[in-house]
Amino acid sequence: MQHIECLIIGAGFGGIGMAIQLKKSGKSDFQIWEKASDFGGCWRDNTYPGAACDVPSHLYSYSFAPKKDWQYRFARQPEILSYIQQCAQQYQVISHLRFDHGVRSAEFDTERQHWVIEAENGNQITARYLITATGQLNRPLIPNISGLDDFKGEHFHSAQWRHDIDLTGKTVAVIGTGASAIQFVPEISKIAAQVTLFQRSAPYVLPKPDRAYTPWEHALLKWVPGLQKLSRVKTYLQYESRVLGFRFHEHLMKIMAGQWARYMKSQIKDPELRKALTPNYPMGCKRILLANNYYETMKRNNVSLCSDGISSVNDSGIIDNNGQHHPVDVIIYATGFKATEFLVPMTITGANGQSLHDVWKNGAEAYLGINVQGFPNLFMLYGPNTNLGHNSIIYMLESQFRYILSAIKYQEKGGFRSIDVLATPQRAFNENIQTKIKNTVWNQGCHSWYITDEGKNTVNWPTFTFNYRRMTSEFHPNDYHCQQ
Ligand code: N01
Repeated sequence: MQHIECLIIGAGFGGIGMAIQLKKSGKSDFQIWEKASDFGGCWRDNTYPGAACDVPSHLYSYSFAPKKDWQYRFARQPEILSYIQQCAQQYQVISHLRFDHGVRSAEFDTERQHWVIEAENGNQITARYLITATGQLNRPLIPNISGLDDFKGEHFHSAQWRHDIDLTGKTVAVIGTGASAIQFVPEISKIAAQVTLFQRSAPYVLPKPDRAYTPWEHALLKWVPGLQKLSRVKTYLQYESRVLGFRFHEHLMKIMAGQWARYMKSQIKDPELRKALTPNYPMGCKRILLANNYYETMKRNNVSLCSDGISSVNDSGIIDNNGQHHPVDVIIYATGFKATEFLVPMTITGANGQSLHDVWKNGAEAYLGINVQGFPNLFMLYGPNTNLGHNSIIYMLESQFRYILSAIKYQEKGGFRSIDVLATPQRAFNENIQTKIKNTVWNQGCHSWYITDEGKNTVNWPTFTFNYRRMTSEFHPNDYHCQQ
């Protein structure tokens, strides 16, 4: 069986960025196993009309690979995907990619102190370091609604958009009103005969300060040294200040809620529609959304909102909780992802034969969101409690790249065969996270994808991202058992 130094699982922003950092540190004995036949992660999968980022481009990109000619302040999906592709090419990581290599299992061999990894296609490999970069939003959630299988029309999830189905002149039902729906509903309503939006909870939608960059701005960014960095820092600080709202929501979130109420009032004059579009939970409890055309779209003659709840689906449409039948040609699930199920469907077996999913039966947790006790030399990117409600995930990923590289260098320098985080620091770290989360707006009684069925927030980082950067600035050997 082939042996390599490092195997990365997943070729999205995390996996490609980690690979670039390995290359830059002089390492080349690594592979990236990717389940699909192309790379790009969620930016490869989410191709629905209107797909775009809600974090400004200069911040939602690698700091080590600045792009000075972003077309828009908030990049659209095709440009982000092509940016990831360009970075992979520029830093020569393409030859390290192995497509159609979804990982079935990874098992730690205690005697040899390495990981044995098997792909769904039967290929096997051993690696000293295993780095998972599978993201948190990669497994579409199809709602469990009675009669769904009886529906005779077309139906698909927003992250598996069926471009072969022409929605022109069709009657379309959209289930869900999260970040994805608010981006594609304005687009499909331009061509569909009728769109009915089935809303379970109304989102808070604020205007998106988006626009195209002018040729002048591109020239300035290109020729003025440090300008791109300055723009990045300015945006970072602007976004980072939102943490104050999440942590001390009662006062600061009220200010934002006032801003939202004024925006809503200016957009929707009909009191009935306004009432239906008004959320019934505190602002920030679910992700705050940005769009300039969502409320506008809700006023269209061919768009209607059903907030009565779904009772069932039959062969020709959706029946709401009032018993009304909505006949439709197509159902689109904008119902999000199974975000709290980390590293599913892989089987990961640690040093004592224990399964990672058994260890996580009460909710996933890790030290710094990166290491789990009993799983030596397993490193996670975008692991438990490292998602953000307010800032660019690329910033968190870059902190993780640095920490993982520092852990690898520490082992090389000290002649260690593996490192395994100790139970006590892992527990202390997670108790501290959960204590902080208790006081956030995410814990104010709404249901969101941040929280497990048992009520534990295993997804979000509850404080400033610069705190995370500081904590991960270098490897903490005292918190680990280092195996000679
Ligand atoms: O998914 P969501 P998403 N019956 O989970 C509803 C990122 N993202 O794909 O709120 C009826 O937000 C559910 O209702 P409720 C971003 O981080 C980023 O839109 O649970 N409805 C909700 O309205 C985002 O947060 C960008 O009551 C059901 C919706 O479906 C994350 O991806 C763009 C239901 C799901 O909303 C997920 O966004 C797009 C059911 N059985 C996405 N089940 C950027 O701009 C669920 N719902 C970077």
